Amino acid sequence: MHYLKYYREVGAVGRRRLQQHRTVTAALVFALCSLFLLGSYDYAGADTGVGDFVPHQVIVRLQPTGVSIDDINATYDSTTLQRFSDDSDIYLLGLPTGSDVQVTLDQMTSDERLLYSEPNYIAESPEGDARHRAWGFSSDAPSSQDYSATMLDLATAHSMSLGEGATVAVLDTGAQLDHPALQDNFEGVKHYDFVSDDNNPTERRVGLDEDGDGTKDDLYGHGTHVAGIVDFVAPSAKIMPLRVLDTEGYGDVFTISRAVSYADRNGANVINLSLGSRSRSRLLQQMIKGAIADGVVVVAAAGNSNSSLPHYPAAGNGAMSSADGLVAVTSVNMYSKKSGYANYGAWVDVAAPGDDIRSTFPVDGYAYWSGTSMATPFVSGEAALVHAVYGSLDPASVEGKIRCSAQPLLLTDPIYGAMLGAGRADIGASLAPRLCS
Ligand SMILES: [Ca+2]
Ligand SMILES: [Ca+2]
Ligand SMILES: [Ca+2]
Ligand SMILES: [Ca+2]
Repeated sequence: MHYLKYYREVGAVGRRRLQQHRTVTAALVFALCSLFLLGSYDYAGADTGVGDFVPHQVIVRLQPTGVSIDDINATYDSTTLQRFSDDSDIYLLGLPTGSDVQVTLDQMTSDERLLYSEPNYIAESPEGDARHRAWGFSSDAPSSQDYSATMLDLATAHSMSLGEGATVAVLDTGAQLDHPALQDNFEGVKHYDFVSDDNNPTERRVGLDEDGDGTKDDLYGHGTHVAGIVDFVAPSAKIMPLRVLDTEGYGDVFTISRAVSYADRNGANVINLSLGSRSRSRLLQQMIKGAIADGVVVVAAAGNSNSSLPHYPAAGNGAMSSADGLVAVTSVNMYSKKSGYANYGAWVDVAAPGDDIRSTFPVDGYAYWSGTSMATPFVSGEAALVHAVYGSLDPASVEGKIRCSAQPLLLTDPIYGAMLGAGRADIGASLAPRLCS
């Protein structure tokens, strides 16, 4: 499915805002609460993306009472664009030209045949919108001397496990499937391109600046970079590349949710989501909860807006974080201080290095990139190692190990240290055979 064409419908920048939507109100309430609870005045750098959605589309879930989607379409003059899966009660509907998503959703709210309805929100890689770019492309691979490796104590971790038997699904811009460092990780694992609906999630430049920010293919290489970080932490783990973001880093929640469900059904032990938005999608949250219930740890980026506003899906309900199997990851620099761009707050679970991270990049090389998207796969790799060592642990217990072994950041970052979750991940310590809580 090509959402890019929908951007074009509405102009150069092209993404519409749902200004009056209730999530904005919820965000403001949370911001005010955060101000009081956390004493923070630095929330104002809110990212783009509040209420961004695909025009003329809504997601509906039917009540389980024999409701027919044809009846729903008759009421709203809509058409079924896609059913979530063959036996699903969830549909992506197209609204007639000239219709207003908000007006339709207001009507749907009181429609007793529907369990819920929501816009098809647009999520994006936190490094989009011209904020952070990859640099320093060459054939130089990352090494065990990199600050991330020593900070996370990968030497100790690798003496216990390399991640054999674990599978990490990377839902991103795709990947270079034949990158020499990643070929082995992808071998024998399913893959899929949910953007183009084909079986080849290879990253390719398309040479277009769809969001009109002056750069073509802003996020080309993102998925390959993220996959390389998983490989760096858990070199024997398998990686399932699922393309859900276009080359500019955008994807819609219907597509991302389908990929989460696919990863869940096809043997992933960990799902890495280096993406998100300011809007909470009930569908995406439902699929993530389902995956966790099936034993999958879901690890998601906290976002790059230097904000305490919750970033979804990482933030779950937007409430206080806990060891629940959904891990919200923010970023610290080599001095164990919050990265300047990194989000923070009570909804964050843990921090990992995210500044100047060297990893795989197409074609056949390596590059640096910074962002919470880079911090996130370190923790996905950690979850893969914990899974490999303690196979019987449920996702909440895996996250429990990640959180309780983390190093507090109060001394290195007195300003933000208390708002970076349990602290900085310590992968070596997380594999130690002791119980912690
Ligand atoms: Ca490898
Ligand atoms: Ca493709
Ligand atoms: Ca662009
Ligand atoms: Ca959590």
